[in-house]
Amino acid sequence: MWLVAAATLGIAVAPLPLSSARPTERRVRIEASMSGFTPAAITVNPGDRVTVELVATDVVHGLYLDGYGLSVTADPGQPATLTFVADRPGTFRFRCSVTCGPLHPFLVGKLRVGSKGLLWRAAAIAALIAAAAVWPVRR
Ligand SMILES: [Cu+2]
Repeated sequence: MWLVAAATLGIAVAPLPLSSARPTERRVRIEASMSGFTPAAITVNPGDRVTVELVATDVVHGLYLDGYGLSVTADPGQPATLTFVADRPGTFRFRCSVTCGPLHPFLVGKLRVGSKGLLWRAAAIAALIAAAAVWPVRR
């Protein structure tokens, strides 16, 4: 049991790889059409400076980002950009802000601001706890 506890502690305090800890410049191209956003899910690291390039492929579309309260509108053939610093961790929805057709309410996507390092840690700790739970049964 002490071994599991020690391993859990080790995972929790292990330093993060530099690549996931250092904020970078991110440019993401999102294509909006009446059938949805492509890609519909983007992940950035906290602190990243993110530039979203919104490309409307059929009619005018907008992108409103929940949580950050930012929006951008793009005309067909005229990409528009939105730059912000991802300083709020969490998962936020973005949705079309221009009524573009019958599928407009379904034009939604997801922005995840979180480090992959933390996710890995959480998974490793969960696996250890699960292993600890079955340990006495095996002996
Ligand atoms: Cu729309």
